[in-house]
Amino acid sequence: MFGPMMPYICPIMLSLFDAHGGMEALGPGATVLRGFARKRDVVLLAEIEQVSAKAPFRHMVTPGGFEMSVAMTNCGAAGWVTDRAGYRYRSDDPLSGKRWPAMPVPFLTLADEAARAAGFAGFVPDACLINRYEPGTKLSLHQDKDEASYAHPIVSVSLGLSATFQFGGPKRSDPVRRVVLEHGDVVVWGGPSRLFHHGVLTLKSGEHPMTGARRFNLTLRRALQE
Ligand code: MD6
Ligand code: FE
Repeated sequence: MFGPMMPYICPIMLSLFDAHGGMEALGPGATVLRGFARKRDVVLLAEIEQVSAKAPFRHMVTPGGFEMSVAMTNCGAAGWVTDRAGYRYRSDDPLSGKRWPAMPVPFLTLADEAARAAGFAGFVPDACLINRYEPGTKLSLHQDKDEASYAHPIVSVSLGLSATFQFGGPKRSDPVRRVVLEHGDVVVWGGPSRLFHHGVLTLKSGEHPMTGARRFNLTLRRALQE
């Protein structure tokens, strides 16, 4: 049946990816899993809705005093915040004084499965930053360096409108690669490129059948000590 020239495609692996599924290396230790979250989109978007009902999206202020164009909220034991005092993780939402909403189980499952598929077994995030982009908004080149340890990967999930992701190097001035992230794409990022600069170009106008004129991005991280 399966002769030497007949590639065997594992049906269990196929079921995890959609028809466009596949893996692309973005950089050392950074992998794009095309369509990995697509089949879970309804559940993920419903969980974002639930989280934001308790901890609304807001435009945070950078330490330099600029309001961010991307709206953000968090779930999990730790949430990333910025204000005039700096960038950091907090266990409570400064808007309400209450703990951030719990990490939804489907987020934990997706993070574990995506990290495993990219070669990082046993990833248990304690923080999920949720970014909401509208046309005209962007995220400037930055490093994710507010976590207690850089030993863990970051799992990033794109939903809704497509965006162009920029991926650079250890120095802000390093040349960047550009990659379009579409609805359902997951990036797993760890190892040698964990501290590489990256950002999102200005979102183009458009309509997505599930999110309208918006893009959501989840970044699942391990922020606190081990
Ligand atoms: C975004 N993502 O895609 C922003 N950071 O909207 C990030 O800033 C990011 O995708 C660290 C690792 C993966 C990411
Ligand atoms: Fe980032």
